[in-house]
Amino acid sequence: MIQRYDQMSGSQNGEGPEDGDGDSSVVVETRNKTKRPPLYKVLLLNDDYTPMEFVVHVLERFFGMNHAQAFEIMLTVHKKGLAVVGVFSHEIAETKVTQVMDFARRHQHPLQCTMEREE
Ligand code: TYC
Repeated sequence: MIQRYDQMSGSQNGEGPEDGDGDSSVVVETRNKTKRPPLYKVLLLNDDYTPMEFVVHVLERFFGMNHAQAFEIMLTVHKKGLAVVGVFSHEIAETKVTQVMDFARRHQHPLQCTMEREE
């Protein structure tokens, strides 16, 4: 983007001579920074009570995984304590967390799902 900054004349700002007609201007090339919106990781947490098949079902239903992918991620959570199950915009991540938490509560399982901003 081309930006034009008006300046006071040299006699007014004490920076030496200018063209004598009072004001001057400087043209500066600046970069138009378009920042992309931050992304959010959705995390599934392990617990001792939620059945493995229920977690697999959650991953298929809300995260579009096939059975093999869902089973693998479920086992990662089971062994490591947590796993990233998807990366989304803030709004979509919030929706996924709400859907999983509501579904788990309706089935009386203590499954926890959270989101975290990506660096
Ligand atoms: N640890 C649970 C069990 O042994 C299974 C489990 C996996 C629970 C993943 C939660 O996010 C989870 N039944």
